[in-house]
Amino acid sequence: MSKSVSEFLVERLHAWDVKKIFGFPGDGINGIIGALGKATDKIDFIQVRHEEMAAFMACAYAKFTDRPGVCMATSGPGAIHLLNGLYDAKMDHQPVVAIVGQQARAAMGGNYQQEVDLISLFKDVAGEYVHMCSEPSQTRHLVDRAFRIAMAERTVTCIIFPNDVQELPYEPPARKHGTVHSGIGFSRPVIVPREEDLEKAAAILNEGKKVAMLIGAGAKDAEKEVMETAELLGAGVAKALLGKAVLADDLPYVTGAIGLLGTGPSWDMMMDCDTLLMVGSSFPYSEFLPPEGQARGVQVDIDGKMLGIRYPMEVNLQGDSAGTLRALIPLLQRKTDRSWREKIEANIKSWWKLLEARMKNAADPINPQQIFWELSKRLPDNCIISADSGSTATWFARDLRIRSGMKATLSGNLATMCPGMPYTIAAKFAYPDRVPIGLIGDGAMQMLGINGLITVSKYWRTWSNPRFVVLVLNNRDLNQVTWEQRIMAGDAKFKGSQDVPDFAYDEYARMLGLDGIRIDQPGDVGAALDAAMSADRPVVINAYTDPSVPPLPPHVTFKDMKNFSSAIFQGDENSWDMIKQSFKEVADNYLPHSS
Ligand SMILES: Cc1ncc(C[n+]2csc(CCOP(=O)(O)OP(=O)(O)O)c2C)c(N)n1
Ligand SMILES: [Mg+2]
Repeated sequence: MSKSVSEFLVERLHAWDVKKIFGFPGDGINGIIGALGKATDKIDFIQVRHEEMAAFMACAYAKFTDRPGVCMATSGPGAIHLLNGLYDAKMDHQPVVAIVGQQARAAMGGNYQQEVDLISLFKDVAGEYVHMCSEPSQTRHLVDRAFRIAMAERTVTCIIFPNDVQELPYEPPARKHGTVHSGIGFSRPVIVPREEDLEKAAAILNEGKKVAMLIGAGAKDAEKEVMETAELLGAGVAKALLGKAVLADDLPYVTGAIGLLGTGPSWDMMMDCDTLLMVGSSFPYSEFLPPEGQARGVQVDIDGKMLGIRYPMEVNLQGDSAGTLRALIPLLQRKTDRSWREKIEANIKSWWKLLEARMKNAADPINPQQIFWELSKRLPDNCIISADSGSTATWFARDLRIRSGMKATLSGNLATMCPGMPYTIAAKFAYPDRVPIGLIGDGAMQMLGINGLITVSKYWRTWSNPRFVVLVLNNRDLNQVTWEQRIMAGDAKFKGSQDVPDFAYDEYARMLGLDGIRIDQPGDVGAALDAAMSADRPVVINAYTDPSVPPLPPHVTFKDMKNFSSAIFQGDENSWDMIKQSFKEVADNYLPHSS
């Protein structure tokens, strides 16, 4: 008996080494779901609670495994639900293939139920490749091209299957004019710039006396090369948010995060350097880079489109990070004057002291920085950390001390709420033996997170290692935005838009058969984290944190900070005016709106 289009599609996905599909059914994809149901030995279909989570999971799967993530949804509403997660993948340059259904061909153009113009809908997010299968023999090349383009361009592609086509017998393309004969397979090349360009770059780096490096997610396979380059150049290394796990925070020359969520040492280094070497990063906020003219610049990026847009670089090298740095290293001279490096290292040391002092500030009831500080000490080897957008991203960026071998990410360029839970789940499916840790605000928990826990409760018993930790910062506030409103607009908190209802995340977890721990005393933090890391099932920590702890911009002095925070914590009657004024003054230097 001949195969159906759906059966062939599943076979072809298997040939592309697809192991997991994150999705949700509907009558627009009944044919495909039926074929997947018969191929459970080849591909796992992971059922989500909302298609947006399927797209986030596919994005995270790609981020963590370097393999394309695949998500699936029905026609119309299901397809629409995918969008936010697909944009997250597109903007963070992840290969994701979306497979969606459509109404039967005969109904299209008939204002039919659930008929949405899907090609137009996906034209922006999957602009590199979005096509509909209107005839069975297209199936092969639609799949092949969707995967190869997603990987080659590191982007989102989409293929659309009308429900009647899914049930038709599959026909391979005939040998005649007007047919397409595609094959499978993609292997990423090592791309290294020309020797003469490498020499120009090396000359600039060798002449510099104060070299600053900035690395991003694009440097993730280049840990050793980045270390060797930094060592030779006597440079400090700042990390863009998505590059958090590229380099361990315990290296003495890692200045940590950069930007509004960044550190003082990153700021100081950028303001004082004479040379900037940027590797695999599209960090967008140029005001945190040296002022134009202060430094000579060299940039390395695999994507030619991303070169020379954040700082006017003297040499732009298109190439992959590890290969390019490996080719550059023999051309670099080790700097004999180490005073720049020593200054950076001293600055980093005192910065960590400052963070320690900040996390020790009493708060009502728990200072969120204390939790991240305590968490750093308890991170299991090889854990996989996902943060949500919100104040969690600030504490993740600044306070968490990543070690080599761990993975960590968030929604970098889209900075959308809600990836925290689906990323954490996808991490577990990608690496069942490792411990995924989700750092999620209460606002994001209530948007998608608590639904994600139902997915966890559905699957956790199938995981070889059940450890799975969700840390909810229950500040009963959309805190990051509350502070942005204070700092940027000078507005007091508008309770109507900012308050988040309290919710017993721990009790809810227990109701689902998971473990739940409530903490509302600073003294409880360590024990709760210990319990979560060694539990025999997934754990949700419901941490009552203080929304009044400000996610300060990077370069407030210790003295300012102490006065400032103690006034807040003591309920100084002028605290609001003080907060507003101090923040305005501090933030004005950096915020994009400042002149
Ligand atoms: C989908 C989406 N909606 C709104 C925002 C704007 N936003 C960014 S952070 C944030 C607050 C998040 O609140 P919560 O999850 O409670 O984290 P907190 O900042 O309180 O720690 C909001 C509303 C966004 N980035 N994405
Ligand atoms: Mg919150």
